[in-house]
Amino acid sequence: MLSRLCLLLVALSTLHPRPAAGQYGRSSPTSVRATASPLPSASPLPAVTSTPRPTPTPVPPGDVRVKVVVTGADGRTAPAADAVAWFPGLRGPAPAAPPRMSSRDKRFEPRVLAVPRGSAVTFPNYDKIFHNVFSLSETSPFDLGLYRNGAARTTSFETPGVVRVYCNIHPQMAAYVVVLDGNLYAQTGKDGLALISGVPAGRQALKVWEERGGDWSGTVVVPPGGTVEITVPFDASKWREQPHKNKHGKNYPPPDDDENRY
Ligand SMILES: [Cu+2]
Repeated sequence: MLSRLCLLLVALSTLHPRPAAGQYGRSSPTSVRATASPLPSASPLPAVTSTPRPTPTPVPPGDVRVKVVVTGADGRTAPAADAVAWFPGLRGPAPAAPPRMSSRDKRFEPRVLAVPRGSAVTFPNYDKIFHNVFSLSETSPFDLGLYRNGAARTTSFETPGVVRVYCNIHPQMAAYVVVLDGNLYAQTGKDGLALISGVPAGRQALKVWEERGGDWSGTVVVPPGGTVEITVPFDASKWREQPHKNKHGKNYPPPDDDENRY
């Protein structure tokens, strides 16, 4: 008899939509039968005596301070701004803002822009003249064409490597997009210091690039929850600025009074 009643209850509950709480009435046989009797309060539940399973303590990440110094042609060693330090293959937080490299006063700002591979970089023109941003690099050649003040064009960088960026009108405009394998990175300020936070503890491969010094590879041991500092020296005593061609692989025409037409 009881099992039949239960079957009837199940059938009723599937046939009829469940009423809202305030719609239950005394006349509803379903609500009367579904009311459970309270548990007897005479016998309290036994106390749980088993010990909780220990959860593994997460190892906190650490911070890495990279100091980059470069020895120049004059033999003097000085902190290097705009160097890039990164942990290849490691992931960090996504950049706060989409990366941009502006054309302003016939210069690129910033001169060195580090981005994780796959990044789309926007190149706005804030000058009253036209610019034509391009690169003949092997890994990411591109040509954004001529565009005017207030306009911006965007291109993506999929392959890790150093991308030399120029303007086809103004030979003095030169910059770098440094495309990284991984997005745990930082660039040095004028003091030559780059701080990379949230690095997984333990021995990690570190790479550094500097415009005149080139590439450096090494390892650091990151203390859990602590900070390690490493100094990376470059010898750029033989470095010389190299002239470059325009986007057609030709020399730039000599500047004339009409230069600012563009
Ligand atoms: Cu230009």
